[in-house]
Amino acid sequence: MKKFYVTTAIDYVNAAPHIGHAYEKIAADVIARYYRMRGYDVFFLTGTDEHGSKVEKSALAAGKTPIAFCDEIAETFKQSWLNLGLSFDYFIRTTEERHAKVVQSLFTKLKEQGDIYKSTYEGLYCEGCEDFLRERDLDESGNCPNHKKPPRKIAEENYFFKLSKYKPLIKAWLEENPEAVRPDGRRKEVLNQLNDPELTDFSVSRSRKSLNWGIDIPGDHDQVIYVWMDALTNYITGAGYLTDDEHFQKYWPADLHLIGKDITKFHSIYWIAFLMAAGIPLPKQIYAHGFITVEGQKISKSLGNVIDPNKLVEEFGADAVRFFLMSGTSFDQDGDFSRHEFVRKVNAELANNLGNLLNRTLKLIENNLDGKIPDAKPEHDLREKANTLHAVFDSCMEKLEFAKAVEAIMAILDQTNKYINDEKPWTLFKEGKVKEASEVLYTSVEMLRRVAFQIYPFTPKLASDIWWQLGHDDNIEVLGDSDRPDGFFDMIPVGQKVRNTGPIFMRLEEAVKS
Ligand code: ME8
Ligand code: MG
Repeated sequence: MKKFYVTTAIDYVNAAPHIGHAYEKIAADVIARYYRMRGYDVFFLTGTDEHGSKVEKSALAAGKTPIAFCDEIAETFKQSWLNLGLSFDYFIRTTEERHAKVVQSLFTKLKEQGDIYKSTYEGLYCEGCEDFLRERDLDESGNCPNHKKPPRKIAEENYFFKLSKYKPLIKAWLEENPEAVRPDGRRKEVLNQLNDPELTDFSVSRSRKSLNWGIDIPGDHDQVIYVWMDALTNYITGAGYLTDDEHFQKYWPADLHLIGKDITKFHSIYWIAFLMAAGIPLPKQIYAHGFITVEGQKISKSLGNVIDPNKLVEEFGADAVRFFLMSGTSFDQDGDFSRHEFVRKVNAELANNLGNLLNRTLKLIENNLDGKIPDAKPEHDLREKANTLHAVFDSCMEKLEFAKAVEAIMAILDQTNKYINDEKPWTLFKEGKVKEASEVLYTSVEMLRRVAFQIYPFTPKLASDIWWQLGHDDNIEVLGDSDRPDGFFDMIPVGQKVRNTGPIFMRLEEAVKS
């Protein structure tokens, strides 16, 4: 069976999740569900990044021990993802014991072969980035351009990783594999960074004098392992490296590391270098998505515009949130969440375009055909168009062009709505043209069956409800069984009784309920 291993970035637990974090995790879930449906054996990993100075400070500020603090916030993340209907196979925490063992073994291996050596680090460190900065990276006020805070000057004896040795190899890898880092603009950005002579060996440890909350370096209790080396390694720990060889062999290398654009360097340079040094096969693709703003502004605690995804789910349901975030903007670009646009789009596309079509089709079948799927075939042209749009849909999904994939679904719905309006089955019934009316309705349910299948990765609950109203007794998810990977092209059984239990999707109200 074909496999697909998809990962997300693991979130820092210094604060609760916001919709920017949710955005990435939903995208990973859409991918996981899509590939499962196509008959792949999918492994979907997500989790939390729990070490480092940022987390240590937040715990201190909350008056908690780091681990008690992490336990609490990690649980909030996990619960939020369950509320959004995410079907992750494993939720990894970097404070897991088995993870420390993997990180330590990687560190030791690289040290023994001379890729990690001791030296003195003197320079600037931004805690927000958990990254070392150079003078020329700073803005006019001497601040980190991302976090608007001055970096800290540190002078420590640290362990360094010999990135210089791997730079040419990473460059060759990027040149030979044009799909390895996407979108292509990000790949070019990484190639430019690799050409920068100042990108060189970097520190992979911190002195315990400045940071206590991290993984111990074997044989040197004065140092902890740099949080990025720790965090990146989660992708192999989660797959079973050193603990479950069979699982690791089956799923590694990852097919897709899904990350935000701000952490491209860590994945496309540092992670690849560590893997090369360790002799572990490289991931097939790193995809860096854009950022979500809220009402046009960067999400930030100080602006007070942090949206809790759980609140949105409570108010509007997981499907609406998932659908809007995935279809609102192109995945490689930055996108915006505004309450007005959210309500408008979801109502127009899910409540009207999809919901009304299903509702009126089932009503007509119920009132005129005893609620049974008529003995007819779908109208030729519409079926051909749907087949063509399905090919477009698949190619968009493979390229992570979610908004375009949803557009293809909406195009099928638009055409079916137009077709019904033109053919007027209600008039045909009145004129006694049952055969003609039946063909129209059969065509409509067949298009809806196909749409249920395509929209499933985005709105799993809604898709199952459509499936059920169309009269199916099995779960829509079984379509993905490996013996039925082409379920899309099946037909709806004649005589099947539909279940017209009312609107499938309730219109959203923009005003906050008081
Ligand atoms: O960077 N829109 O964690 P993190 C879209 N622990 N994506 C966003 C976003 C926004 N407004 N804000 C954040 C880290 N993200 C590390 C990752 S991986 C081995 C370690 C994305 O909590 C961000 O780009 O700062 C990243 O992919 C993820 O959320 C976690 O961010
Ligand atoms: Mg961040």
